[in-house]
Amino acid sequence: MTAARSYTAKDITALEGLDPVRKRPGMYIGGVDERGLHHLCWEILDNAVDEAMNGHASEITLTLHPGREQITVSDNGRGIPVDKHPKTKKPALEMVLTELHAGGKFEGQNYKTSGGLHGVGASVVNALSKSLTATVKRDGGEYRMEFKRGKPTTKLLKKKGTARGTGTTITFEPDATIFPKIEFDADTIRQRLEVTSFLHKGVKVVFVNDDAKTRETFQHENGIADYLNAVIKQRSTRPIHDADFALERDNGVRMEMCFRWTESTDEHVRSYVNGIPTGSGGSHESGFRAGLNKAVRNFIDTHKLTPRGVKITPDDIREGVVAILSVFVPDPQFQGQTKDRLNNPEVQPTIDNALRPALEQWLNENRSVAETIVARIVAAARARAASRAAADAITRKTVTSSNRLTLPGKLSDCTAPGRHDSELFIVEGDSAGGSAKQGRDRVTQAILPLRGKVLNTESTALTKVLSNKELSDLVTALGCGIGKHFDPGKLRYQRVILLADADSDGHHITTLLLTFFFRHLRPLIEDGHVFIAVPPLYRVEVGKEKFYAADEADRQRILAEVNGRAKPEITRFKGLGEMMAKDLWDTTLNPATRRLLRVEITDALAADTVMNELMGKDPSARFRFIMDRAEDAEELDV
Ligand code: 0RA
Repeated sequence: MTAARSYTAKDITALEGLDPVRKRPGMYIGGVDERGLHHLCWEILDNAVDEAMNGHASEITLTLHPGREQITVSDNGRGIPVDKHPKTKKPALEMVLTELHAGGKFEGQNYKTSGGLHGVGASVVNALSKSLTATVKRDGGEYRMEFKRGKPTTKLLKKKGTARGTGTTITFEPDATIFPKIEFDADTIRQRLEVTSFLHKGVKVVFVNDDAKTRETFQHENGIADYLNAVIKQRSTRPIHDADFALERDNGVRMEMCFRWTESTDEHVRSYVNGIPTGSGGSHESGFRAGLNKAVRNFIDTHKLTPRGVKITPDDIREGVVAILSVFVPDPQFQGQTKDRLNNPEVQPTIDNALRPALEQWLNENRSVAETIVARIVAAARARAASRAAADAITRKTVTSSNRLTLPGKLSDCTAPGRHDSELFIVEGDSAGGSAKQGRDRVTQAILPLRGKVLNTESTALTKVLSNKELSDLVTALGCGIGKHFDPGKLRYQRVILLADADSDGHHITTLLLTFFFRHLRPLIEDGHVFIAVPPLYRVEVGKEKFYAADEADRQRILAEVNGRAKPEITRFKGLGEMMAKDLWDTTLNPATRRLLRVEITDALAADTVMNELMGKDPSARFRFIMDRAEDAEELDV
């Protein structure tokens, strides 16, 4: 077999039809929620990317059609073959789109861009689409074939005359009988396309958003090096040295990585496997960390650079590192709830073994850069020792807090002995705290009023965070410690509920608190303990009946409903403090009648970016963020 061997229909091995896909879509695309819906898009996109990755296409265009229900992906690659398969007598194009796993291309040899959940190909998308049209330009002709729910509705049609160029264009509309909500998200798509253009240097990726009438082109000759610069800029941190470390290798696993140390106090790795983001890391990230740690440690030890009394940990070594890691694995195995963690053990040593010597050599050849980096690592080790002392002080207080004396004085604790069903309301301001204290169920509901200013904790070291009285009180009340000392088993409440006024100050404080939870107590969010209370804006009294309205629209709706009855009396709550304890109980505290939003991190990376963008610079944007978050949060029937 030679590389130049041309591909024909006989290379396609047919497996089975598409019925199983429609019966159990979740098995093929993970689910039929928003994520599953976008999965269709990635699936089609990945095929085009494959074509580009193998050097056959230079341009990919994704079009989001008005109404956001339809997508077109087109590439200038070789075009999906259209010749007839000798056995089935069906055009290859039809087989690719109607048979599961059809396509020689999808079986080893070449890397498939996708794997795990991905890699099931265009036929899955076809099966789950109300309609799909494939157009192919190849061998001087243009061909078209149409499908509905995976079944051909036309033969392979050849357009009259000749066509210039080659390529594949696929337009599809997901099937509303499969997906409860069909609305592609332009930001999600845009982000994916941009990353694609970084990971595949030189490829021109165009996003035509016909819904918003915009058009964007992404193309990066320097690939992930450009990506690294963009991420550093976006995280509003500064690199501590100039040129980044970069490594490109192919020893069974094709890998490409680059990184730099920055002033940031955390480590930020964006990793990808066959172009798919691996937000939960896995073997490739472990190999990366191991190689990085060993190389730097070896350099430090060889040159005896550790000051007396300082102990350097792997975390110190990697503090401030911003990295892009992209690997291509022939048969990737993904695991984890969101299938975004690589589980191919053999990948770890491959990366470790490539990175370690290369990085050590780089450090030795760039001595002044290396010294700057080591100085930063030593500083991190010292800061960690200081922050541990600060965190210890608080955790010690917390651990011994079975006697209530050590709890913050302003906490009105609940009387229930255990965490089961107990709630902590974090309330803005003293007067609101007062009504909440009166209105609550004192057995299960604790109130912690925040009086002082809550620190903006985006890019703030733990030591400083804990010197903020409001936040250290909060940590003490929660009981679960923080940072390295975090212990979810010690959490004193089942639910932590942020209760703030429905005005801009309220939004601000909620955002600051969420930032704090996100940066320093993220597992509380991940484990579903954090909620936002939604206090009403209006009370509408009609005769003996009382209604509460969450917003203006709600008020209008209620007024329309009671129209014709007794004259409605409307009260606008200016703040929680003005609300009667009884009103507060009925609307916001009483588990039977209140509205609560659970805070979720749907996509850790997106949340991270949003936090950075919003908390980093523009304060006005913060309000929008919290509004968006509230919309995203799942509404609970508590
Ligand atoms: C199978 C074989 C060949 C190309 C493709 C599939 C192909 C698939 C897609 C999906 C989107 N764009 C695509 N472009 C090409 C090889 C054909 C040959 O050897 O000429």
